[in-house]
Amino acid sequence: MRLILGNCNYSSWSLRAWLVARRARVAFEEYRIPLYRADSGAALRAHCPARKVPVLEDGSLRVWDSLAIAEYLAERVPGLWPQAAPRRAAARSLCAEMHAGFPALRAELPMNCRRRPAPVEVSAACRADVDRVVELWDARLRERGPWLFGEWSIADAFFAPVALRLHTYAVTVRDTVEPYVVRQLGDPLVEEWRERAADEPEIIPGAERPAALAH
Ligand SMILES: N[C@@H](CCC(=O)N[C@@H](CS)C(=O)NCC(=O)O)C(=O)O
Repeated sequence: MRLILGNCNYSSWSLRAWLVARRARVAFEEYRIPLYRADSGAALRAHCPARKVPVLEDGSLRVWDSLAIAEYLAERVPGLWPQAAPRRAAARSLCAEMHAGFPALRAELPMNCRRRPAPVEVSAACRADVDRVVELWDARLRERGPWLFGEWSIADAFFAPVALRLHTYAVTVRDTVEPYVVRQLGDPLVEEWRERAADEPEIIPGAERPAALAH
């Protein structure tokens, strides 16, 4: 298999697919397309049916979109979704909500792994998105931890970039979910991704947000 990824520093959808693939312990190569450069469009057209990363190639098959990749791997490797059907349905609901939602959070708090943590100004819509994420996490973690569904699952891959964003932008969250953010940041695979992000030379100006002025 080959996984086509964007920049480790900025590409949150790439991180999700990569985490699932690594947790699945399937053998795969990586092909990296640095995004938002003069040559990115040609590379995306050549490798990515939707002109977006990530894409998983398995022989002649191409699976595009992080959620489709997660499902493809979960069909091959047991244990990536919770075992019990009601919990699996809940995990899928969380992933679908992440995949389709939180537009203000995604726009205003872009993933930027190597940014020195500091707050930024955010809109009320962004705050509402963060509150909803925290509400989701809190409900799950009250039922069972330390991951959202007890054991690590695809749902945790989908929320790993959100935990990174909360850290990057020094967003304080309620005590019940703080340990989950710490757990995500301490995950060896997330650490590996962040180390790779730190070594990348590219800068995407649109994803670099200046720190808010102290009042
Ligand atoms: N729904 C897609 C979203 C993929 C996506 O937006 N990828 C971004 C990088 S994180 C991308 O390829 N952007 C390049 C571009 O828009 O030119 C998924 O879940 O895989």
